[in-house]
Amino acid sequence: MVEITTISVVFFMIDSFCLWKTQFEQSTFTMPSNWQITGAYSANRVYVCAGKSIVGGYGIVGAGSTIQGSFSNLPTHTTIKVQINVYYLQSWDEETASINVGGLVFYRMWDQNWGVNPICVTGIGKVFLETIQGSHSADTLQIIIATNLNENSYNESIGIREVYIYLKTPKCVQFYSECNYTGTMKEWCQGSPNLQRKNRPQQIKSIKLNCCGIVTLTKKGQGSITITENVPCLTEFDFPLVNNVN
Ligand SMILES: [Ca+2]
Repeated sequence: MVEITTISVVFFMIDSFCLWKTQFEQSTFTMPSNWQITGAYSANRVYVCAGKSIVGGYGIVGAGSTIQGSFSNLPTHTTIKVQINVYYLQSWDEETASINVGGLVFYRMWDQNWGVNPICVTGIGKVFLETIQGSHSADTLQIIIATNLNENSYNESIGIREVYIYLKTPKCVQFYSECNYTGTMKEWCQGSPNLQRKNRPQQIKSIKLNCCGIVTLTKKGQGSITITENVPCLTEFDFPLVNNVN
């Protein structure tokens, strides 16, 4: 009997970044545990602005308040890009917001006279999709949004929704012969795949994708499985042990 197994790998990258995580995309949401507000003006953490939840905002985040998000277990990466829709609500008067993404700091000065729109029940505001990008390699990330507002959150406030975290990661997939990324490792990288017979995995028990790949394992007559996240121990696919002659 001849067993035929195929491995396919596809990398999905946008502008060389991969989208690692999104938060606050739903119309309405509750505050997740990885975000906190300090100096809040209310026990509420989410304000509903024109039918959409935002973190912070009117009656919650004003002078002296900060919004903080924490992330861990980021895959190996060299560069980060974070995009956040930031709501500058009500009577900002040449005041500045700072968005600190793992030490990369973006500033925007804003004034209500520079062009606000009626966006929430409480009146006026402006939404900007802010982009913060730069070198970053730590496996943890903190996002801190602060302001130098000088009035309470009923007069001037800030809120956020739609947080996108993009990473530049190695475009490589590692196949390991044993669980928990141990044993013999074979690596396939985009652009320079080494498909020589000796570089084919002989047995696959764990796979590291580094966030941006899709691996499909197909065994003739027995279907296929698709993998989009790191797999520490592959049990559902019986990858045949083969002897590589070269
Ligand atoms: Ca002010």
